[in-house]
Amino acid sequence: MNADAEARYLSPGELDRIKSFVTSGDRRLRVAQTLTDSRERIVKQAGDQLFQKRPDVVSPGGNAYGEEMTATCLRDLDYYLRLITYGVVAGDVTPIEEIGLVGVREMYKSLGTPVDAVVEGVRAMKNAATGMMAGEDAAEAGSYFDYVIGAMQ
Ligand SMILES: CCC1=C(C)/C(=C/C2=NC(=C\c3[nH]c(/C=C4\NC(=O)[C@H](C)[C@H]4CC)c(C)c3CCC(=O)O)/C(CCC(=O)O)=C2C)NC1=O
Repeated sequence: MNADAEARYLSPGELDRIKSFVTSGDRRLRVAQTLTDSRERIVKQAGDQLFQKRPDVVSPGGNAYGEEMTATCLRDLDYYLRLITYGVVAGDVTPIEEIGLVGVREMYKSLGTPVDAVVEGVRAMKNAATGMMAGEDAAEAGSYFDYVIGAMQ
């Protein structure tokens, strides 16, 4: 919002956006709380699902092969879950984009990490997380996972 920089009153559109941000506040905080409280379960479930679907990544020669690399892979999923939690609280995808998505494809390419498998992992986190929520909460959370999935592809 730049009404202050321009020394003017808020426009009706700006007021509407603020109103919807405020009225969705309880829901966003509840979703962020669930994601935070359940983060270990979400990451664990997603990892299990990912490695079942993509056994190649944890097989010899795979990017996440070996205890240490598998742990690093799960850590990356946890990073994305944390960024999604920031986004939900802010009601805005900018923090997710700036911290976790700018240059991410190039980064994973240089690490030899298959991006499509990272996307699969984020999708599995979405399933695990939204499975713990109902109705509008699940939709709110799901939209941030979808944003990450879309931006990585
Ligand atoms: C908060 C923003 C942020 C992100 C996103 C991030 C990602 C990130 N993941 C990395 C490594 C890695 N990332 C993975 C992840 C995987 N390999 C797979 O095959 C799976 C598909 C996938 C898990 C879903 C692995 C295995 C490594 C280690 C690769 C290596 O050292 O060769 C590295 C290299 C440095 C390191 O090992 O820590 C970075 C920077 N760091 C950050 O600060």
